[in-house]
Amino acid sequence: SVGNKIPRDPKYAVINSKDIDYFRSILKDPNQILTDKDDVDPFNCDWMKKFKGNSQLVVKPKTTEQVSKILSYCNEKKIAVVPQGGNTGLVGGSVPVHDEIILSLANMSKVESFDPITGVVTVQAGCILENIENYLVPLGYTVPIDLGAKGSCQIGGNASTNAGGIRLLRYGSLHGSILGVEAVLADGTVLDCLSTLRKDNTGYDLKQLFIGSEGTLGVITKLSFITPPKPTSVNVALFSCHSFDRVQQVLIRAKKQLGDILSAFEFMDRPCIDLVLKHQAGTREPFDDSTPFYVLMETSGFNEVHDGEKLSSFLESIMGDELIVDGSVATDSKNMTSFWKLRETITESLGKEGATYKYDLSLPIDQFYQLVAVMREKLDGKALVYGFGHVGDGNLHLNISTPNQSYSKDMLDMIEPFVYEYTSKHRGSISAEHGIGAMKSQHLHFSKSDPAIHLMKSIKHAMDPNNILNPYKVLPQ
Ligand code: FAD
Ligand code: 2HG
Ligand code: ZN
Repeated sequence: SVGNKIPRDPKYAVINSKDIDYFRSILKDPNQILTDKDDVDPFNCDWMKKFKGNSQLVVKPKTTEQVSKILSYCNEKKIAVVPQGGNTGLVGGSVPVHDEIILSLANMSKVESFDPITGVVTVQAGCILENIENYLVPLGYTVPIDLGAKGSCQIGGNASTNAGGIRLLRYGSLHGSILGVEAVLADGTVLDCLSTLRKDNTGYDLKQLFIGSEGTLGVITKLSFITPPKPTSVNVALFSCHSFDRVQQVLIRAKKQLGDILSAFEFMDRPCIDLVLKHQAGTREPFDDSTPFYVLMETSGFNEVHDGEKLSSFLESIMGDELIVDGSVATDSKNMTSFWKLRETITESLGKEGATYKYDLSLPIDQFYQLVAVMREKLDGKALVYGFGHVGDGNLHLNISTPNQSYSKDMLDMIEPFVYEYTSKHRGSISAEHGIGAMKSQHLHFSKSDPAIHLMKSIKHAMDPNNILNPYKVLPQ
C-alpha cells in the first residue's frame, strides 16, 4: 500500500472461530464463506494493486435477509465490515484497510423486474453493469450509465460511488436516474426505499444518502432506476486539435448544434494516444499528423437521416473555421469500437506501465488543461503526465506515471498536496466521480468546509454509531 496507513482501531473485535461458525449457520451453502488465504487474497487487493488489506474472511450473502443477519451480528460484536461490489474502484474504498470482514455482493445478481411502459428496472445490487445492459437491449432500452469497467463493476458499486462515466453528459448523474434503494443499515434494519415512482416528495429523500456514500452508511441490496429507450442511430467521431482552446470551441458548438443527440464528448491528450498504441493490440494511429489534443464525440438519436444532417452541418462548421486538424466519423460498428478503444483502454494501459498516481478532478474549464501543463513543468521529466477525461462534464483524469517503478513517498510528496491545493484554489472538486475511499479521506477538507464535514460525521454517527461500516474511509480520522 501507499502512504501511511491509519492505525487499526482496537475497539473492533478480531474475528474468531465462533464468529465463523455463526456465519456458516446463517449462510448454509459452504461456497458463501471464504476463509482460505488463497481464496480471500483477491478480495483484499484493489484493481490497481495499490491498496491491500488483511481480511481473513469473505461472506457472500444471497438475500437481503442474510445481509441483515450478518450486519446485525457484526454490529453487536463490533466487527468491522467492508461492502465489496466488482472491486473496480480506484480510490481503495472496496478493500479492507486492516482485518475488516469483506461482504461481497457477487451472489446477489438477479434482475428482478422491468416495466416496459415506464422503463423502470429493479435489480439486486450485485448485478454486473454489462449484464443489465444485455438484459435491456433486446427490450429496446439501455442503462443510463456506461464506463470502461462495465464488464466487472456492479450496479450497487456504481450507486455507492455515484459513478459518472461516458453517458453522464446525456443522461445525468445516478442521483437523478435512481428512483429507489433497498439498503441494510449497520444494525441490520432493512430500509425499504425501493420506490419505482418518478416523483415522490414525501420529506427527506433518504435513498440519496446511499448514493455516493461508498458503503459507509449502509449496504445497498436492491435498486430501481429509470432506463432510457436505446438510441437506434449512433455516430462516433474522432477529432484532433492543435490547442485545448480549440477543444473548448468544438465542445461549445457540439452542444449548440447537436443539442439532444450529443451523447459523449471525451478528451485525451497525445501522450494518452501513444500509451494506448503501445499497449493495446489492434489499435492504430488515427490520423496522418500527430497533434497534441484529441476528442471522441458520440451522437445518439432515433432518426438516422435527421441525425446525419445535424452531424454534417456541425462537421462543416468546425472544419470551416479550422477548429480541428483532422476528423473521422466511424461508419460501422467495428470502427466505432476501435475509436472507443482509444479512449476506454487508457486506464488499463496506464496499469501496464507501472506505478500511477491518479487524480480525478472537477475543474473550471479554463483550468482544465492548465493543471496538466503545470504538473509537467513541476515534475520536469521525473514522471510522465497524462491528461484525459470527461471534458463535457468538466472532469479531468490527471494521471502521473512512473514506468517500471513502484509507488514512492518522494514522488507522492512532489504531487500532493499541491494538486489538491490547486484544485481547491480554483474551487474544483478533489473527486469528480471516483469517490474518496481510503485515498483521499484525509484530504476531504480541500473540497468540503468544516461545517459540511461536521454534518457528514453526524449523519454517519446517527446511522452507524459503532462505525462498523467501511471504517477508515471517506471521513477524516
Ligand atoms: P467496488 O469497487 O467494489 O466498491 C466501490 C465502493 O462502493 C466501495 O467503497 C465499496 O465499499 C462500496 N460498495 C460496493 N458495493 C456496495 C453495495 N452494494 N452497498 C454499499 N456499498 C457498496 N468510475 C467512474 O465514475 N467513471 C468511469 O468512467 C470509470 N471508469 C473506470 C474504468 C476502469 C477501467 C476502471 C477499473 C474503473 C473505472 N471507474 C470509473 C471506477 C469504478 O469502476 C467505479 O467507481 C464503479 O462504480 C465501482 O463499482 P464496483 O462494483 O467495482 O464497486
Ligand atoms: C475513465 O474515465 C475512468 O476512464 C478512469 O474514470 C480514469 O484512470 C483514470 O484515471
Ligand atoms: Zn472517468
